[in-house]
Amino acid sequence: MASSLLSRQLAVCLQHNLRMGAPAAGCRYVSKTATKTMVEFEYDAPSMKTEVPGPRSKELAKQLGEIQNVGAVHFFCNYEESRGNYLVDADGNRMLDLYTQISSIPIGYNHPSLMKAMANPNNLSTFVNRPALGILPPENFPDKLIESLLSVAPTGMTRVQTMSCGSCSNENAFKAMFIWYKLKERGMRLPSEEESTSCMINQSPGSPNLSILSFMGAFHGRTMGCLATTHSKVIHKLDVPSFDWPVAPFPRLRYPLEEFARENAQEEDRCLEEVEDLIVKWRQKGKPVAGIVIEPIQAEGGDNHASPDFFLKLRSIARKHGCAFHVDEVQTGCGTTGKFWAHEHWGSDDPADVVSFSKKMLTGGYFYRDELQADKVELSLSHF
Ligand code: PSZ
Repeated sequence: MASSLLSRQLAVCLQHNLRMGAPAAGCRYVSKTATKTMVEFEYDAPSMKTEVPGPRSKELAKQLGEIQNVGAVHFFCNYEESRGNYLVDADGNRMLDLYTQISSIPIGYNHPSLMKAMANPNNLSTFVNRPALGILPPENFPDKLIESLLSVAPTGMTRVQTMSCGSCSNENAFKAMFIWYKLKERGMRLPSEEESTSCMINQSPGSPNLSILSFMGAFHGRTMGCLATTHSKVIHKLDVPSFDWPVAPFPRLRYPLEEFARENAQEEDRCLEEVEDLIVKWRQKGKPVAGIVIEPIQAEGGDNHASPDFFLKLRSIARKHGCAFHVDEVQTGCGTTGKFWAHEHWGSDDPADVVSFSKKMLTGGYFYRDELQADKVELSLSHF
């Protein structure tokens, strides 16, 4: 049904375009500056045919339930027929999508420019050949990074490490912060024999008792390290062993902000004091905080905001105690808040040591400052 509607609409657009040299209503060009070829059309309203989930979605849920856990499946989608802000489901229902795959769709479904980029033969070779980028990067890799990711690098960050998903970006950023912390302590000294043997059986001193401080309500991913910094829902964490890492309260602001300026400032101060207390306590416990991780807006945890002043003070606390400051922009990055990165609203020229991204960036990774380069050159040279 929907597909015949689509092809009819497309045919109308094309005919109109041929006759008039301009798009019909509901049609659009790739962009105002792009070559004027009609490539797509848009839906302009929702269209519901069944209840949701409809019979086809229910049937598919049963089928998939034989293969994997379907507890979280809402309904099945027809991505080929989804366009722009409209998501079409397996029963032909067309819905205005305000959810965008948990904020992972940057410019709508099947955007012609993205379709074109994905179909570009120069890009196809990367998908087909799945290079082990760390050891055998393609010839054009430095240029590609400079013209794409580094062109939007946060202030003060000249380096980027690519990853796939948000969790693996954060997970590896945590490792970079731990390694940075130990390199600061160890200086140029090579790891001792004891460090080298103990790390192989997960024992200290080679596997040091370091920690990452995170915030109540945070979501940083579901892998083991990230999960230890995720505190949004019990279901994510229950029954999974975790690290004894400090968890600070995230400010609970009252609205409207103008009416509660004093209370909110006090609330933010309370949280910052708690952060410092925790850093001191965990140092005393022998598990020093190597890094602090925070979202500029807690997303999965319930759209919780804090003021730029809070984040700037937190950044200075991190610096004062020798902890790296990691801003997780997996959900807030890539334009969602009106700036490319949400932390740009803080107005700082030194906002963070690490900024991780994924979702709407359609890839993953983290930007970082030079000092965080986790090179173990000495190790590889001495064949450890
Ligand atoms: O249920 C889930 O697995 C969810 S609910 C929300 C997310 C995942 N968000 C992903 C996310 C994020 O919002 C932030 C701020 N940091 C890290 C992640 C993890 O990204 P992925 O899911 O790509 O590993």
